[in-house]
Amino acid sequence: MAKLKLTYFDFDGGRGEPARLALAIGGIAFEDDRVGFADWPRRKAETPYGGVPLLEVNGETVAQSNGINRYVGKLADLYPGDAWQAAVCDEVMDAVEEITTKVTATFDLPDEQKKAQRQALVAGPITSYLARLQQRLEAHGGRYFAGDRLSVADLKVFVWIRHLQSGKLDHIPIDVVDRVAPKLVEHCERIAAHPAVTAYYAKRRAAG
Ligand SMILES: N[C@@H](CCC(=O)N[C@@H](CS)C(=O)NCC(=O)O)C(=O)O
Repeated sequence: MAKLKLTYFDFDGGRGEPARLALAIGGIAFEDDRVGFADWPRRKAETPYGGVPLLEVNGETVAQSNGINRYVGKLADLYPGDAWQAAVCDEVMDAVEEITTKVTATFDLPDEQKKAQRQALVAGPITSYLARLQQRLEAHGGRYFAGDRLSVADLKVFVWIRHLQSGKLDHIPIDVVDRVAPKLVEHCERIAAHPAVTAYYAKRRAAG
């Protein structure tokens, strides 16, 4: 078995979390390299594009979250083998990546600007991505985004929805998902209730 190291920031979310979850669900051993924010400037210089997550496999490094999700999804049997379903899975992950990029672009803004931009995101792109993702979920049977079974697309949406609901994003109302996309709330609850996901977060809580 390949030796894996996944590098990402030390919190339970963000672009690195779907891959951590996929590896945990698949029961695949990996080194969970969590970068402290104080250490980040030094570590950043060592990354291929200045960002994380990174996945190291037998000493070779690959960047870009969705590529990493596909790779670990294949290892964990959480990426469709069928080419069409794989495209459906990719579509959803790329859609979440698009809206994530719009939200993260507001992180370092001064508060007034952040407020204005986030309110505009809620009125526009956040609402439309939520509504469209809900439509895509329903078009594919309503339970999972691709192939009628759990995939890394579900994990990527799960992590994004939990972030929106977390209250950690100032000026983004925590009930936006309930109001716009109740089926995504149900989907999020379904993923959270997966025994391996429940076990993963119980272990994280126990670790403090
Ligand atoms: N397109 C990249 C984006 C990577 C990215 O921007 N990651 C963020 C964390 S989610 C990061 O490293 N931020 C710190 C920085 O840019 O200095 C991917 O999908 O992996």
